[in-house]
Amino acid sequence: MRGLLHYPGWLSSDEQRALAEDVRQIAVRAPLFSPITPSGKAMSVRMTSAGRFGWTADRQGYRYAPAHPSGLPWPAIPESVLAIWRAVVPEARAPESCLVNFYGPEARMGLHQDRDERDLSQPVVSISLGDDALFRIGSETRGGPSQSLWLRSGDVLVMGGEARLLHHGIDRIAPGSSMLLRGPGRINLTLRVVS
Ligand code: MD3
Ligand code: FE
Repeated sequence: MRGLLHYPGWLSSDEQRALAEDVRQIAVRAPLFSPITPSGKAMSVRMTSAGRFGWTADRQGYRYAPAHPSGLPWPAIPESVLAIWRAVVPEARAPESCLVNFYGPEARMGLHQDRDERDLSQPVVSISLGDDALFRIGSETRGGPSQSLWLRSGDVLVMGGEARLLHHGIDRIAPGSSMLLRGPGRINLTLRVVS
């Protein structure tokens, strides 16, 4: 698995619509929530998950958990999503977590590293739906140089190898730039091997 791979327009409009419906079904059984970070502030991004592990945060810290805050297990990762993973990273282990991030017009995600997974040799796959997002990718050390990239509905991003520990975040979305969802907003699906 090499570095950062961007596949603009990987998904057709029909595939994007089907995927958005699959995500709605996840959110019916595992409602979106705003994680509280260890600093005590609610994140502006609302989240839920599918798969064996979901990502949660509270005063205690960030972690993968086997159940939604409601206590119910996370829904299964939809077959439509698993098919994308197999197509872009055929050599990887099966994903154990599908994080669903929902960005309203004002939501953002600060620069951070993804390092809570046990096996960092496994790639991360991200799928964008809805409004365009200004994605920023930096370096392994905090404060290094960074590059910006617009992620659009139907784009797929693969991070592996040397890109796996790069700082990254979402500076802002462009509300109303896509007609896919029922209103402004962006959905990002992040697929990971966790254990
Ligand atoms: C680069 N989500 O949930 S996905 C996250 O669009 C997260 O919601 C963003 O960062 C979003 O942790 C970005 C793209 C992404 C995901 C994982 C990465 C980029 C990455 C891991 C390493 C380097
Ligand atoms: Fe991340």
